[in-house]
Amino acid sequence: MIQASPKDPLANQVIEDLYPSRINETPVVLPRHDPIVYGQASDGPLSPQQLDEFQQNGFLILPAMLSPAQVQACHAELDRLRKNQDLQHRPEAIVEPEGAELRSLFAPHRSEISPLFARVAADRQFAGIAQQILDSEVHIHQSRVNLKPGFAGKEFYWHSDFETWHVEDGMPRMRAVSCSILLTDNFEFNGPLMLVPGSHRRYISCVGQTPENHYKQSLRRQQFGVPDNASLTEMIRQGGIVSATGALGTVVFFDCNTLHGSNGNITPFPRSNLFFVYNSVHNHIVEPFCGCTPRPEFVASRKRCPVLQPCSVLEELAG
Ligand code: 6CS
Ligand code: FE
Repeated sequence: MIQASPKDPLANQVIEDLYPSRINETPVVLPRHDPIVYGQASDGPLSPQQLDEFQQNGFLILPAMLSPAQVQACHAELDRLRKNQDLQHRPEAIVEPEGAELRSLFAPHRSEISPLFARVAADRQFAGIAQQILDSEVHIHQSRVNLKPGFAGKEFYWHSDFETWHVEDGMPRMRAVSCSILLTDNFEFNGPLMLVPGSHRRYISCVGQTPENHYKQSLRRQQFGVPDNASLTEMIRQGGIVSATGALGTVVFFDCNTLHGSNGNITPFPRSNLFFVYNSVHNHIVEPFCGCTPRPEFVASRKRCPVLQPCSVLEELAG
């Protein structure tokens, strides 16, 4: 039982841990206690068919949401950030596990990191879909660019984001959605996001105990909070694997609990995707359920969670 910290909307409530993980010696597959799609077709841009697809599969691939010129403007911003020497030494810059190549840049939605990405995150095309799926106002729980550079981009092993965000960040319920914007072409061979359809409907309670400051290792290569082979095999036997390939400008929305991962990139073609994680304002994170020290603000918004006011940014970008 976790006592919500006073600053959270759930203050003074005892929060039951409905999704315990990393506490048993053997893995357990638990039911999902939360809705998948909270809103209706009338609440936003997704059609009834698209909402059904998200409900069934736990993700939705939307081709050509951004024009090549709009992607180019975003890619130019990424190049500016990559060349910023000050950023390279900040904790938000995560390097690959076996080298010095930039693996991820966290918190690009913070205006002190990128005024442009801060506005893109609030664009009604993305925030509007998140509000519709979550049926509430939203804030950004986390944002990052996973660069997966050519030849050096290593894998992201299979996982449920929610398992980490629940255990290590204190996210109470499954009421968050990720939006991945393809800034480069995601081919079948340069490490596209792979998703397991239907895996979002059950929760794999993992084994192991969370090390203190786990993020310092897990953001480079995650070894705790990852599903066991038997549970993975069963989920994939039932749902298969879908590679979210697509041209730059494609956008993938996926549920916080959908199992996903991606292979390493041994091709010359970078696979750079920009991720915004939208959390319902009714799902503000509380104390971590693992009992560890809360992760830093650049990985999980705890103190700085401004409610997004959807705006039209992309129209202003070229194209
Ligand atoms: O720990 C996290 O929050 C990060 N780790 C992974 C593998 N996906 C979600 C997020 O980027
Ligand atoms: Fe992930």
